[in-house]
Amino acid sequence: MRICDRSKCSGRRSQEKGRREILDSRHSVAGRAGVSICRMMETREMDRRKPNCLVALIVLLAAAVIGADAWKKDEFKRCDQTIFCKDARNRVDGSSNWFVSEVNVTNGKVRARLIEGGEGEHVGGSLILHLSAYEEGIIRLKVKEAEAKRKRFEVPEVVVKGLEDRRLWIQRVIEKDGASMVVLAGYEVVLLHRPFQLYVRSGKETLISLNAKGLFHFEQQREKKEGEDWDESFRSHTDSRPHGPQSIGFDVSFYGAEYVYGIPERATSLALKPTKGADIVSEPYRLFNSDIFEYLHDSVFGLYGAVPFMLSHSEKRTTGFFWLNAAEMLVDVMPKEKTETAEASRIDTHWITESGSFDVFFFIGPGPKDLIRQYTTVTGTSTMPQLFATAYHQCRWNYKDEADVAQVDAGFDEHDIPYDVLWLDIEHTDGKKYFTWDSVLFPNPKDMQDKIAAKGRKMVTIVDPHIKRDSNYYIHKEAQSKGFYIKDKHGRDYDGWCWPGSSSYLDMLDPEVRSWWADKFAYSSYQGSTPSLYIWNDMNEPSVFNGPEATMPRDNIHVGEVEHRDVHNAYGYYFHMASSEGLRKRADDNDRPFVLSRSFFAGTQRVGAIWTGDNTADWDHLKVSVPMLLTLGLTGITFTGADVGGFFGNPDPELLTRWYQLGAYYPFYRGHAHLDTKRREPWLFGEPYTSLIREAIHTRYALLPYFYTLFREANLNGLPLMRPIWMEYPKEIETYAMDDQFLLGSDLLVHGVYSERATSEDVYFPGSQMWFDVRSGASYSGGHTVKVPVIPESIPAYQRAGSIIPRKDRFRRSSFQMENDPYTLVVALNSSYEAQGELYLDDGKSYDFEKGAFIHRLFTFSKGRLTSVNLAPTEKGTKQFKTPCLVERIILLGLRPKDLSAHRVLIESSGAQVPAEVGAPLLRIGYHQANSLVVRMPNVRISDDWSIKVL
Ligand code: NBV
Repeated sequence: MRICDRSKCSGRRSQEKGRREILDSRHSVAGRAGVSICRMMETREMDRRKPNCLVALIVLLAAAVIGADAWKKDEFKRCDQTIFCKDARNRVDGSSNWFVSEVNVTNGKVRARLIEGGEGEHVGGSLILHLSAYEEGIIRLKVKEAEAKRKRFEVPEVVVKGLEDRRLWIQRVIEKDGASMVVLAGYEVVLLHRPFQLYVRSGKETLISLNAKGLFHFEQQREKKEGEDWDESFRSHTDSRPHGPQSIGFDVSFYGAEYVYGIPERATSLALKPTKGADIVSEPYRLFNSDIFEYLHDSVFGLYGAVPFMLSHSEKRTTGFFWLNAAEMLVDVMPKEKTETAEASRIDTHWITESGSFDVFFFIGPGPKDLIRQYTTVTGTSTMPQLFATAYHQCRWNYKDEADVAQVDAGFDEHDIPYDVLWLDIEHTDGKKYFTWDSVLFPNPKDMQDKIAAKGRKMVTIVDPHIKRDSNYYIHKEAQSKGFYIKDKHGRDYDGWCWPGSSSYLDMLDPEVRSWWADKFAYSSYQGSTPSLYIWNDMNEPSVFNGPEATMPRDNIHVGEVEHRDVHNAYGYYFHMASSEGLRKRADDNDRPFVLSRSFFAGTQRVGAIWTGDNTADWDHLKVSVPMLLTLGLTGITFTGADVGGFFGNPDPELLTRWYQLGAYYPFYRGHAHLDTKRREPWLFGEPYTSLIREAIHTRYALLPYFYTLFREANLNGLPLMRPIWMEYPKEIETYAMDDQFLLGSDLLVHGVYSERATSEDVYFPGSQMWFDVRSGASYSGGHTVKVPVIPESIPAYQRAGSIIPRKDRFRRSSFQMENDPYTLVVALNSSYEAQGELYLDDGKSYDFEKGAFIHRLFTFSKGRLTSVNLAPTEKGTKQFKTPCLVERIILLGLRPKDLSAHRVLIESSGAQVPAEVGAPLLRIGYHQANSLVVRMPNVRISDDWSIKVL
């Protein structure tokens, strides 16, 4: 029985509008609390507290001024509302007054002293600088107070453990013309003494600099002066700032740069627009993890996660800069300075942080892929997902009960649509106590999961970081008694308001707490969980409904007396890490974890997947998903997706279909929807939409072998799956700001359809080779923009001439059921009638691949012959992976007319002959590549060496 009806909760206005009003961020405390209470009232457990609900709603409605606007930016600080940011932004070029002295080499690093003030007139204490260099063009600069009142926070668990093994031993510095110079392989680092400036140069070319504009500013910690007030208030919250001002700021210039990219997360263009300069009135880019309700599709404001890493790119070079600091950070980007010489043309940026360490890295490229390799050498490459996680996921807030779950599951089968994972949102719990089940709605969670698992499918439950302060809740009782919660400024367990009402937050900075949390995922601890259950971490910014800027106070205290202000941007990452560790532990390290997180930081790629949070069901949000995911990929985090269909609002069937078609190429592919939206399982809109969505999902399943191979590439080299065009074609200037199309790996070019009833899209075909439409086989030559016709059945997608893409074209209910299915190899020939491609596969599940249990093949088409050779090292390790899979079909595109005739081809390895036909319909889903040749049933093993003489 539902006591607190939602329509009443929202005053009988439409539910969607009502929720917006309730969650109107101007009234978020009352609003969110009201929703939370209302939600709780919807569970039977709370029925008897009906009067409380009514009281809460009256309070809520009284507090809420009606207004259906979305995000209220007033609830989040502008730069001029924070002393450190305002001061830094007002600083003028050249205002920095630091100089370098006492340069020497100690322990393979350059050590120097930084002193503020002119000759003989020192201001305050001094700073110590350490400069080190690593293999492959990585430079690290650390600056610390010589005598710190309090140790500045250094963000742990981000820099990979092995980095120090790659450190180069600096032998000496050359002193010349008031500068110290370190010469490294192919480049040098110049430390100018007066004023302190750092330049990285390669020959005569300057690549990147720090403090060339003179904005370096380091607020040294100090005693409070008599009568001084360090408190800082914002709306109803006061930050006591017990350690006073401690901000750091400086400029970084990227020389010769055309554009800069990176510093997620925000919904905006891939190439970062200038935020400061003549005629530009904008906030700086903000990195402060926030739960922004109904975010806008084009805004500089920071969303749920942060990676303080920026790249610049030009024809000549890609360079990068990373600041390992998890405090609030603001970055201004200035318009490109154009001058006569290329060397002088540059993009200046200004970086400001409230607190934390000065620990920065410079990366010198030269190419975009080198740059990503350098960055991921420092922060790690992407974890290898299980195969199921790369397939389609079905989610909604909420699948109501076990019967609902069974119906949705059956619906996919009835409509012949594959899916791999069914998700449960917060309503599956007993009163938002994570690791529990609502005993009426989900009385038999194990049976439910087993039934789903019998088809090779999985489930995911949500586990948020706010812990209900309920003395009967085992997680709370233990956490409280062990002292595992983050403390408020008075040393008490911090008590904030979130979905369960009064909540505390685990101190995930503490390794002991993380380990304890990880144990909570053990099957014996998480009652009702089974090996087919995986995890979703939401609200981990952390989101606190009644906290300042919807998060926790900055003067809250973590382990080691670390203030929350220092850890803030990494909190979600540590929570994600602990959950992921839990899934590893529960399976004795034999089942790769899958944990999706909303919040992230540098290094998240080592832990799990990310999605872009609460987007909206409109065309603009569909479009901005591409730059958002491309940016994440550039900053190392590649296992990413956006809610297909849009979280808020109701997509019309055309938008939903276009979203499924684009999402099929997202690395993480999940449909999701808000509680108050209409149901939108793929078959609910009737024809033609059911068929169109089926085809989109089928496309994803067919491409799973290609996706999995790309995930392995990301795992080995850090390269993102979704790539801006310039990553593969670094010299094509016209692509530098392009973010409505992208490359999936190097071989597929994808362009979304971002408007209603579109009949054409302008697609730019990069490179000098051809591109083949994956549906029709039609070819387009590189180096042009073409207005291509758009059809309802698919979005524009093209295979690169010169590539071989492995597919599995038989459609099953889930990826698991495709395990032993045969492969199709799509060979797209270039003008030399050659092509190459790779396939990586393993058991899709365990860590045996790390012990050598994998297959890695290289396919080459040359001189009319297709060959397969082993790419895996011969000495692979102690385990092996075997598969009975065959190749059932080879499709050749781009042949000469004379080759386009039916004939027989020779399997040279066995002596057998099989037919080759011209242009038959190739796939169940209707791909018809008329100008192709199809070799049927060559039946060679995918794991063997073989050669087939086709022409
Ligand atoms: O857990 C409920 C939702 C979830 O469905 C969504 O994906 C998250 O981004 N969650 C946010 C909290 C409520 C948002 C209004």
